[in-house]
Amino acid sequence: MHVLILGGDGYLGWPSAMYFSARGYQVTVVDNYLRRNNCQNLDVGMLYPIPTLMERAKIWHEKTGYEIKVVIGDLAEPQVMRSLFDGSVKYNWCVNPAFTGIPETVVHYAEQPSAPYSLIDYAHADQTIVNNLRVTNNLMFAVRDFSRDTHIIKLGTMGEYGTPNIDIEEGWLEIEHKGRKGKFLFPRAAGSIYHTTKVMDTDLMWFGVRMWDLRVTDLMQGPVYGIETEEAAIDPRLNTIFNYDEVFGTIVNRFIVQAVVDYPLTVYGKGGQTRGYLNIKDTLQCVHHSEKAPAAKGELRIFNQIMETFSANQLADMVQRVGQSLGYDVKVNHLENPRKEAEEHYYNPTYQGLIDLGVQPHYLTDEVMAGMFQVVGKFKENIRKDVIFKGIKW
Ligand code: USQ
Repeated sequence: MHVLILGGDGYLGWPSAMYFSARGYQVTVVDNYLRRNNCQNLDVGMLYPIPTLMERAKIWHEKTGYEIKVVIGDLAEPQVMRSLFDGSVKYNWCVNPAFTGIPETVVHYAEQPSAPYSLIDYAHADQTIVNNLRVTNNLMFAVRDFSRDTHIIKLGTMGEYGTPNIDIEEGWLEIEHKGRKGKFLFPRAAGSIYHTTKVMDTDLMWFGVRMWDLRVTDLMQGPVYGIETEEAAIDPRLNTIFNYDEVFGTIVNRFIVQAVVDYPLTVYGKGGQTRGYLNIKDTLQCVHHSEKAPAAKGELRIFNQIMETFSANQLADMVQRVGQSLGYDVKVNHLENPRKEAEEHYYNPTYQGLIDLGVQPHYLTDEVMAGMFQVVGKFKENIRKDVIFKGIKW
């Protein structure tokens, strides 16, 4: 089986590539370093430096004997996307230069993933919209034109739903209106330009499913935390990119870094903002289980990809408790919220579909958090306090 991973250099893309490769899949990764370049341009700092994608694939091959083929290219360019299906692709790193063939599965992570980034100003909003929508559209048409059986696994986000005052279903909602019933996409109310591109992606995919019988799984993922995966443990140079800055860092990763350098935890506003979270190890499991049981032809299958919910205050309390038990003096600060979001709200999402497929959750226990403290602590000297909070306003 051939899995094509779009956005293979990112926080989730690279660990996914190793995960599939270690399980005997043929894997091709594609990336244009958008994330790295954006990090560099904003000077966000990083916990540790990351080798290039080619170097990482080479290390992986030396350590395991497995090949991950690498393509450096911009998937927003239709010819780059189409070359991955028509066999004209040129690999930037591989062992065997022959075309692996049309992928049975494409995992689509190739998007600008940060909500604050998308709201820096017009130019950053524009880059987010153009990149995310063009890549999704290019993928949809490549699959339509070359391989309608290919299963698309698309990373969506729980943020597509917003924080409605009703229970959140897995993608679909049965509605009764004036005596008639129908099933519709669950109402969406995205909280950033980035999240809005994810809503539009879902609509594009839904169109492709209705028109051309494509097979699509849309994974509505919550904020991910964690560093370590089984495969990265083989060699520290295989560790995934880890951001802790305001733009690209997500809340749990950020709070742990803040605690390690005695920076008061940056809870935005009242801290009642509740989201569904998952360990990076579970992202890998969820994508793998979705691949093993693909969506049917003409099906847009939607799963809510979270394992448990926390408010920002609950996360801060936990980081403080675990940090203190490890000897850190952790303070909590409530900053004026730079975002426009509800700080006290109802939140009750369903997340059963992936569990039914066989995913076994890793929960955020004190031990798991202590493990993250340990890894982050090793890189304490690299942490830059000046990038932790800048206050990008919505
Ligand atoms: N928050 C704080 N303090 C911080 C950082 C965040 O209180 O220092 C709060 C935010 O206000 C927000 C919540 O924590 O209410 C989550 O923020 P986040 O920065 O961890 O995550 P978010 O911006 O929502 O985006 C992240 C990923 C994105 C993914 C999304 C899933 O960057 O790619 O799609 O999580 S979700 O949040 O479910 O939409």
